[in-house]
Amino acid sequence: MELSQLLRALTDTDAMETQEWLDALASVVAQAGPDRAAFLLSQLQTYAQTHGLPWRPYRNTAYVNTISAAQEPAYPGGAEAQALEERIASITRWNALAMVVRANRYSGDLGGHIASFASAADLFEVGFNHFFRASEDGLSGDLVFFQPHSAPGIYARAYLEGRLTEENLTYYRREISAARAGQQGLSSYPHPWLMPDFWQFPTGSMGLGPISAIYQARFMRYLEHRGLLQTCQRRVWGVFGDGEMDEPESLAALSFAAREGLDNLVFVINCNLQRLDGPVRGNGHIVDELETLFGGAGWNVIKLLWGADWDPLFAADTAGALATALSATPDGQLQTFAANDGAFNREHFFGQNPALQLIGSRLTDDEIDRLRRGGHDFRKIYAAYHAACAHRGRPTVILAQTKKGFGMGKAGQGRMTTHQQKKLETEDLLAFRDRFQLPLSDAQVESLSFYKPAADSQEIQHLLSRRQALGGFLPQRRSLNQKISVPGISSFAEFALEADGKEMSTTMAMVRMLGNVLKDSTIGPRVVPIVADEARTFGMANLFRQVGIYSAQGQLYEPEDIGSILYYKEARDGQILEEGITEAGALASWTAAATSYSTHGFPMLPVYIYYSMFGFQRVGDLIWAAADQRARGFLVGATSGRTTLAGEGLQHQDGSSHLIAATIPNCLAYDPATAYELAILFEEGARRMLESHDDVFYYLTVTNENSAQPSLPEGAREGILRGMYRFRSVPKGQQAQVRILAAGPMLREALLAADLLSEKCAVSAEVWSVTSFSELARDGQRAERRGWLHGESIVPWVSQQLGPSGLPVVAVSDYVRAVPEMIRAYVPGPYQTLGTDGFGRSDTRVALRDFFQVSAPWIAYTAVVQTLPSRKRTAATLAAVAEALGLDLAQVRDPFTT
Ligand SMILES: Cc1ncc(C[n+]2csc(CCOP(=O)(O)OP(=O)(O)O)c2C)c(N)n1
Repeated sequence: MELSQLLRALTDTDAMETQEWLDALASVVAQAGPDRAAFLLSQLQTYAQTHGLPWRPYRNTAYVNTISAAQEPAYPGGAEAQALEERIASITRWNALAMVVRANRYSGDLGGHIASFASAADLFEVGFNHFFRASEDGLSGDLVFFQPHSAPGIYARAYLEGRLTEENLTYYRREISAARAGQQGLSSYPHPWLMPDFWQFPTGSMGLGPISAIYQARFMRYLEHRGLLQTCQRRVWGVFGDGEMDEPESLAALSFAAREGLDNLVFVINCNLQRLDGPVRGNGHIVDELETLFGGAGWNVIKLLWGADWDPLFAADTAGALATALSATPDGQLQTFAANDGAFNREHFFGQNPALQLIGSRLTDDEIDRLRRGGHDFRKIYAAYHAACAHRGRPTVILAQTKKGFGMGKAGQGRMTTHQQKKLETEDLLAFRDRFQLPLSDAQVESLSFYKPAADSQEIQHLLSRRQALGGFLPQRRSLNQKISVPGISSFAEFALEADGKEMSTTMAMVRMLGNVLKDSTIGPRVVPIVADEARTFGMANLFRQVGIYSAQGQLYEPEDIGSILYYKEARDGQILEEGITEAGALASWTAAATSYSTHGFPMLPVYIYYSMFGFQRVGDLIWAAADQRARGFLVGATSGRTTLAGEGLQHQDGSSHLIAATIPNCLAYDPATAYELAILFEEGARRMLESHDDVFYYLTVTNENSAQPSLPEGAREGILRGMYRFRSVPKGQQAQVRILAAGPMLREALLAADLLSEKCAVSAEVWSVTSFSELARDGQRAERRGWLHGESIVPWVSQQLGPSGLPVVAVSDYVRAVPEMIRAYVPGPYQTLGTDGFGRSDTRVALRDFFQVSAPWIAYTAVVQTLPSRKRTAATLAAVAEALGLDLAQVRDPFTT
């Protein structure tokens, strides 16, 4: 009996019937073609469903490769090139390992990872030799998102390429010591902030890489469709871990990528079946789960599970015993098989049933031990990448099965603890050398010598010629600091500078300015307005028609409001990115545009306007990553301020974003009170980012509170930019007794408070507009440090402005008190802060400001108390002051318990 017949007999209850059906299908394919066969299968499915047979096609295909051996293209350069590249991968594996182990010999605190790259090395090597395209200018190649824990391997390859030196490798994870020794250290993970010529995309925080890669691919399309830049030859590659796919952000934009038809996007998921603590899906199959998720979202899914040495086994197994057993083996068990040798696998895998025993009997233990998974087989990896690049209309995901810690032997391969393994015994190092046939002596192994073949060796020559053919080295980060002229402020913000008492909210001012800037022929096309389904809230509907909403498909329907002049216009060259209800997506989009000066050498100016509460708090980590990436653009937190956004309540009212923004070094955060302040900040920001090419971005909060807008007072500009300026002095002839510093919408309350103070308490108060407590605090800290460290006496802007009078100061913002507290050290004189700590409430502005004690009467009350010497602050006096101002002290609640 033929082996295939024997196998079928062992697993099928009616093999003859099965064969008849299969023969019938085969003859339809042969006679009438595959379309007819597919038609018949759909008919069968419909019949089954309409006749009570609860059957649907499986969401998963069998646990085998998508691309059959027969479909594999030849390996470029043939077996010789393949062998050479496998050697390069071995060398890179060693150097990566040596780098991590050395760092930890130097100091056990340094950390690092070996097992992730050990599993991904082959996936990267094939990419580097055949697919990841670069460009000479570094600005028009493919964009590659590297799995963060594989960074040592990427450094190790750059070392072979001659881009990094042995010193660099020695300073892996020792960036500070390296700089002190005049060297460039190597960051733990990809960080453009720290290695601005090397890394493009920060991926260290899991989940941000996948969503960012998707929006990068879409942004390339946007540039192309708007006629700004040709990007259609370029691709985005994302190499990520299977564990990382559990992050909500990893999966959040999958259907978006398919809907946008991003066939310029390839994800390679390194399915080593393990994450940090243990198996990704011990009791299931992560590959199956991802196949369902990606496939269901509309991606082209390629499973790359088994290496070529499995091919004859599958070919012989026509009854499917092998595929059945593999599908039934949970990942936790596959990990155990990876961690054990051939004899173990023979007994525990092939020993499961007679059919498998039969297959196993044709292999020696050693051959079983060396059976490779798909992600370690160069030819199969090449076939998968090749198919991904050829696929049209949809993004592709390659689910590449590998072994975590591949080649680390007993010390790490498939071990539960392998993720954090960073120390290896000499015996394990020697075994690793032997496993990968590295020409290193025992002494070299023991001392963890790096290995680099001679410049004229085949390996180095091949590697260099491949990179040359693909356009240059990767990763590399460049910036094309092309100057984009920002128009004069009066051309877009005359209305704000000369507002002359006109009623307007700062949101309205922002949108009007944006509309004007969009009309400017130089900067206009570079502006990328971004919204997450709140454009109407912010009064931006007029922009729909003015510049259109970007849609790769144009507009395939007649919009309901077509008759209106502001109709909902979608267009292929539309300029607005209307992202829908995904702040994470909108932020990823913003980052793509904000780093376009570098990734594409084509500066853009993204302006993302959103509900301020759903920014730093909700997607703060994406903003942190954008900062690492040296993003340049505007984040505009609208409907901001805990008491200014009335009615919306606890989850909407933002009282903290300025506190978080202050923690991001290159984020300049401002809380402007007036339209002219906003205009000046916007102009300055645009200039710094587009003309001076400063690696900063701006966070501006705007509100929906209408108020009479004053015109720009003379001499205020510097103070606006530095963080504060005197807005109202006391009347001539009077002496100020107290000063009120107020930010954003609180400026109006402060002005009213000053009026109350003079009318009801005979206290004269100056009012200062604070545009940025965080910028004032930074300025103060800088001055302070110059003093400590260099004996210089630089007076911080706050102290300079307030002078030595020592008058009491009250500061108020619509944010938590920690925001104005940032400048306490630089305020000469008594300082009392007010803020909106605690949970928000739904109510009117008046009620909210009273509740949080930031209303005009409360500011006035606080100011009066500040003017009283402490001995006079008795309960009776305080009650009298409150009464004069119409306040009830008994009503006041503790913000932290109510
Ligand atoms: C947001 C976030 N959470 C947690 C971590 C810590 N962490 C680093 S690697 C890792 C496991 C990664 O597993 P996987 O994605 O499967 O990659 P592998 O190393 O197995 O290839 C974890 C939990 C992180 N870097 N980012």
